Amino acid sequence: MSQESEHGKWTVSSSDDESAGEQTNSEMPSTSLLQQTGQEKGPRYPCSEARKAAHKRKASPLEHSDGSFPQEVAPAQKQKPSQEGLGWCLSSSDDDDDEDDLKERRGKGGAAAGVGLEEHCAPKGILSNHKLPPSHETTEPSDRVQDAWDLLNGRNPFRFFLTKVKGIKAKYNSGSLHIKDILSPLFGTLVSSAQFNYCIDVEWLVKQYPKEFRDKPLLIIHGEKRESKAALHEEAHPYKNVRLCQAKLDIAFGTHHTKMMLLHYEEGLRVVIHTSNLIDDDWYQKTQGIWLSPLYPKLSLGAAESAGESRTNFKCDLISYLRSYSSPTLSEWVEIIKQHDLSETRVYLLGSTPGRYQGSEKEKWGHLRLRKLLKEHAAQLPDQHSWPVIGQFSSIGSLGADQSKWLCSEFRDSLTSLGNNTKTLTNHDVPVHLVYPSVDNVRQSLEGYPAGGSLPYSIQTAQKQLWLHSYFHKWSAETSGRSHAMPHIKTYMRSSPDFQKIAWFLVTSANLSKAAWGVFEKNGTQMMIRSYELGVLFLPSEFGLDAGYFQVKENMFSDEPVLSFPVPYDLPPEKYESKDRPWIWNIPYTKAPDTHGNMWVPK
Ligand code: JTA
Repeated sequence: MSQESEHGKWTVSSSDDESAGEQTNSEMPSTSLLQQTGQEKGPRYPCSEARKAAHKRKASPLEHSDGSFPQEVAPAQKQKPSQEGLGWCLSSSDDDDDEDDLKERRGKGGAAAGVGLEEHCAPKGILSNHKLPPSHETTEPSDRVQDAWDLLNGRNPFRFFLTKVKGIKAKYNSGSLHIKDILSPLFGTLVSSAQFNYCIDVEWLVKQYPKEFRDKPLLIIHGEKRESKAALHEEAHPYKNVRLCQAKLDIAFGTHHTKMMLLHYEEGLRVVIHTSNLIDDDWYQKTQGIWLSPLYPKLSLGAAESAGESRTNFKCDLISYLRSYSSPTLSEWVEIIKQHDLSETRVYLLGSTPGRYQGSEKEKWGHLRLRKLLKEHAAQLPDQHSWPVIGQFSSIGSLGADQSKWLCSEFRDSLTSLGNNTKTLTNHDVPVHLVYPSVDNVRQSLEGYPAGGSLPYSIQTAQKQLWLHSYFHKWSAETSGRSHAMPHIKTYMRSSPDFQKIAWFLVTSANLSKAAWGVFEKNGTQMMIRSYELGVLFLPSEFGLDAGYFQVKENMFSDEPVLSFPVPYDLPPEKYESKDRPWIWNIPYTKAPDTHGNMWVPK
C-alpha cells in the first residue's frame, strides 16, 4: 500500500491493526534497511525491532546522495574531544573500559568524536546527607568533591538531574550524572542492588559498576517474555551474582517501563528513579531525567513498623508499588526498605502498575493518583484556568478519534486538579501544550536520525490522530544546553500563563498513552492500566513554599534562588511551524541529510 498524505509518501507492508497499546509489533520497523551490507549484527540485548533498526543503521549508514552537510546543521561536527570529560566525574576507577567504549563507538560508524578523555576522578569517601565527606577541605582535588557535595546536598534541593551528554560544552554537563557516577563508591559502599528497567544490556550494565562492586548481588526486574526472556537469561548467565525477575504483564500490550535503582549500602539505602534504559545509547547523547534520593540511614533495631515514613508517605507508597509485582524476590527488597529511614524524602511517588481498579483502588495509580495528590497537596491559584498543562514525552499511544476521547477529558481533568475544589467548571479552557520532537529536531540532533529509534511514534498511530498534532511544540533546550540531545525524559507540569512559575513538576517513565496513564472503563467506575511506570512529583508545599508555585530557574548555570525549579527545556514551548511534522519512526526521511550526512529509510 502506498499513500500520499500529511506525512509525505510512504508505504507500509504490514496490516494496520487496532490496538490500545502505544507500541505494537506490527508498528515496529523491521530490521532490514535499503542498503544492507550484511556485515552488521543486532545489539546483544533483546529489545524492540526499532532499536535494532537504529543500531544497524549506525553500523551501515545510508549516506545522503549529495554527500554535503547542510550549513545550518552542524552540532555533531563541532564535537571536539577537547570539550570532553571536563565535567566532574565520580567514577571509582580510571576505567580500562573507556577505551573499549571508544572502539565500540568507532565500530558503530557513528560520530567517534566526543568520546574518551575521562578525567581523573574524585577521591573516595561516602557522601552522606548530614556530614561533609572526609576528604572535603583536606584532599586535592577538592573542587570535584565540593561539586559532588553541592549536587547531592547543597545547591540542589530537588535532587533532580540530567544525564551527562557527550559532545556539548563542559558547562552544560556540570551537575549532570553518568550511570558510573551514580554507582560510584562516593555514593555508598554497595552491598546489593536492584535494577528495574525496560531494555537491558547486562554485559554493559555490569561494567558500569565499579570493579569492587561488580560481583555484588544484582537483581534485574524486566518485562521480557518468551524468546527475548530466554535471550536475557542467556546474557545474564555468565554473571553468577545476577538474578532476573520477570514482572507479570497480564494485560495485552502492557510493558515494563519503570526505571529505578535500589542501592543497598553498608551506610544505608538509596533509591534512584530515572528515565534511561540500561544500554549505552541511553546514557550517551540524550536528555534523560534522574531523581536521586538522599542516603537513607538504617533504622535502629526494634524500630516500629511505621518508622521512617516521610511527609509524602514515600516509604509506604514504594513498598505498595513493589508489592504490586507479587514477587517473592521483591519481598526481600521490601524487607530491606522497611529497615530504613526514608523520612527525608520530599517527593511523592507516582506509579502505574497493570490492572483494572475499582473503588478506593482506582486512585492508587496513573492519572487518578496524580489527580488525588494535586487535590490533597497542591493549592488553588488565582486565574488557574489560564495556567497551561505541559506534557513532554518520547512516544505516543493511540488516543482516539478526537481530543474528547481521553486527552482533554479524563487526562486533562486529572492534570488540572488543584486543591479540594469541587471540580473546576472552567477546565475546558485550560490550554494543553505537548512537547515532542519534530523531524527537524531529530535530523539536527547530536545522534542524527538514529535518535529517532528511541522516539517510536508509528505512522499507523499518527495517521489516526492528526488532530493531536495541533497541540505539538518543538523540543528546545538552550537553557540546559540540550537542544540537540533528543529527549527520552518524560515530564509533565502546570505552568503560569507567562511560563515563569510552575505549580508542580513530574518526571516519569510514562509517555503520552492510555497504557501508561490509565483509561476509564465501565462508565468511569473502573481504571484500566496496562504498563508499569514510575515517576516522582515535586510539589511546592514540600519545599517550604507557601506561595503554591516554584519560580522557574531562568539560567541553569547561574546562582538564582535555590528553590527555583530547573525545568530541563525552554519555556514557553515553541509551536510547530506549518512545515513541521512530528517525528515518526517508520517512514523514510531522504530529502535532507542528518548531522552525520545520512538518511533514514526503515523498510
Ligand atoms: C524504542 C523504546 C522505554 C522504551 C520503551 C521502546 C520502543 C522502541 C525505544 C524505549 N519502548 N518500543 O521504556 O524506555 O517500540 O517499544 O526507550
